[in-house]
Amino acid sequence: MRHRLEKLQKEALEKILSANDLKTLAAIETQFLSRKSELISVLRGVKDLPAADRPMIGQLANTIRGQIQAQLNKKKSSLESGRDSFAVDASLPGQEPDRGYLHPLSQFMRRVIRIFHSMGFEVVEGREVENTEYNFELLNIKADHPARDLWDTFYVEAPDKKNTDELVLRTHTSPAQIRAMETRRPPIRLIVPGRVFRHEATDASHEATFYQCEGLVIGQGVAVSDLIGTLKLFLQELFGQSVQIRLRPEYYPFVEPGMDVDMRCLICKGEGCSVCRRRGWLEMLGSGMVHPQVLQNMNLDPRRYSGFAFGLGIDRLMMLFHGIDDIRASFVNDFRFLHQFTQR
Ligand code: FA5
Repeated sequence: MRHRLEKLQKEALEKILSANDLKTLAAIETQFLSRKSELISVLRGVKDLPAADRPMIGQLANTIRGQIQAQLNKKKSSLESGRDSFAVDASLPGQEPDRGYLHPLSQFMRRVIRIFHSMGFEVVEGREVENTEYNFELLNIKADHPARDLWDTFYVEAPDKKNTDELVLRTHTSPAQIRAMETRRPPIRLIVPGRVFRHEATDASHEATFYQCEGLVIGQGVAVSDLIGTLKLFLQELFGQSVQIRLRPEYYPFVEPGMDVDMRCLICKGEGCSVCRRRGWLEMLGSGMVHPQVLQNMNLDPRRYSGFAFGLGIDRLMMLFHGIDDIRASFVNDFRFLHQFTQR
């Protein structure tokens, strides 16, 4: 009997919900609440039920009758007033709302920051729109220096529309090294996470906007071995396993010597794929010992102080970390991709 009543209840409420006019609503009322309706016959027959069942069945049938009547009245008034605001049925099970979460790149950047923080690095913010002086000159990249070609630069029109070549979307996080040293003295150990921009064609491992994390350590007696040890420790902490890296001499005007660090491609396990351009290795970061001229630009005496710097490619590290085979996946807002990273 209980089962039958619940079935009637469900049927009646569904019909009321989908009714679009008063005529249909009247028919529903007749079907479920008229003297001859099944529900009312049940109520009338309660007295004939076994004594043990009477209270429960009587109460249930009465509740259902009240509920159907209430919903009919509500729907009737909304149809009469011309706006059907009946769509919410509080008795139906709820739907979990689609809650927001951090973009996978933000989550990954936080992971990187946590590791450096635990290694004693201060976290500093840089500027996305930079002066060419900081983006280039103070980093030892003069106006006519061929190294400017290394970074395909977006120039930004200054608000007063004069000096249009003065502002750029920073091409790397390195200018923040100089800015940070304007207000600090050694010993220092800092990172600058942030977004950078380059006017370049995209492919599986290149984007026109991506994220870097700059690192800068300056003190007395800081050596190349400190740089290598720091980077190895960081990568080990990040990947939780010993990863294979290789160092390649590389030219950056603001370091001497300079080197790139490649990591064995974890997508293809070194066999060669589109991400590593069939090389089995993927360039993860540029680094080196801070150039004496740059130390001077920071008002530091190169005979007294030395330091190292590095610029991590965050997007590429994330690709190897999660096994993502195309850097562009981060920027197309495809929920099938984003929903795989729902950690909040
Ligand atoms: C630089 O940007 C230097 N500022 C790094 C540096 C800092 C060197 C401090 C020495 C001392 P590079 O252009 O190689 O260097 O970029 C650094 C890293 O960013 C690369 O190793 C790579 O992981 C990543 N990267 C570079 N270009 C792209 C791109 N188009 N898309 C995605 N990641 C990129």
